[in-house]
Amino acid sequence: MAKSKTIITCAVTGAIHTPTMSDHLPVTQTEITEQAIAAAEAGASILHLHTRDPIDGRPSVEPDDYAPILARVKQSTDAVINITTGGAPTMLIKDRIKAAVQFSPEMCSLNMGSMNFAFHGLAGRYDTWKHDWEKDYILGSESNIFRNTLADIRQAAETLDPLGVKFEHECYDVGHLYTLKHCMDAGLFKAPVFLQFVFGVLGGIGPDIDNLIFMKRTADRLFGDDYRWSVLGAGGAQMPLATTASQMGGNVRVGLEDSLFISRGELATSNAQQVTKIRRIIEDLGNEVATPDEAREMLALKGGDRVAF
Ligand code: KMH
Ligand code: ZN
Repeated sequence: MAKSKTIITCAVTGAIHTPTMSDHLPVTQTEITEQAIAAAEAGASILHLHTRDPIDGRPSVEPDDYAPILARVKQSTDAVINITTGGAPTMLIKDRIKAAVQFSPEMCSLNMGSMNFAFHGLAGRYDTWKHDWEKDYILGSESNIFRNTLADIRQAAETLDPLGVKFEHECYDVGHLYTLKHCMDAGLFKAPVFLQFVFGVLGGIGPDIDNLIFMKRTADRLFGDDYRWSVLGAGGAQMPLATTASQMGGNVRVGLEDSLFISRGELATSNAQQVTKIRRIIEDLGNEVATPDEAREMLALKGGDRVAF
């Protein structure tokens, strides 16, 4: 069987990192748009997008804060747009799905369980902050629960499935794979599902290669060969785990949402820099990177002409 190509997803800004942490983190609509376009030009076939408040860069799920980004990215690239339904860990599903309902993208993320999602440890690295909200937001993650109950998952599935949206199922631990299997048995999702194995979030499974093999073996047992998978390592685990996943036949996710760095201690200057690096590694090791249309075929997406933006 021909080796399948590797899909690179780029997660451009997210909701965990804040403006103080890197001058290169895109926070305005113009910055998010320009970095998303450059990431697609560098080889990302899927762009996982969050948006932010244009005034102070705090996480936002307002459709108005997405609209200018989506229009320009669509005009300038052929990349698959994937809108988060994770929003920020402090937000509820009813608000987190609003933009996806309005814009009907080809893909959305969907978080497969409630969990601790703690990043309060980052606060100690900074003495001063660009904006008032940042420090409390970061410290608050120690006592927050990232809520994704089975009812929340059902609500997202039942609202977005009629729009033909395909999910990037974010699985932060092995139990999330069983939750997905339960939901598939209940008829909420159809094969082939697209799994994003997430490693290194405090509250989820750790970023060890043993864990990657365990997640993959469990997914094989639960879903047979009728699923696609990708790996996201948080922080310093980003490039090593993406490299390993690509060698195991999986797909990869990079981007400043997941790590602000390009190598140990060196901030990435852009999302495109991370895409370029993982693309070079993938190609040097003998694999090919999927184009957006190849990604559409591999993931059975509805097509870029069936979105509402
Ligand atoms: N920030 C990532 C670890 C989402 O947007 O739905 C997970 C994520 C969540 O991308
Ligand atoms: Zn995200």
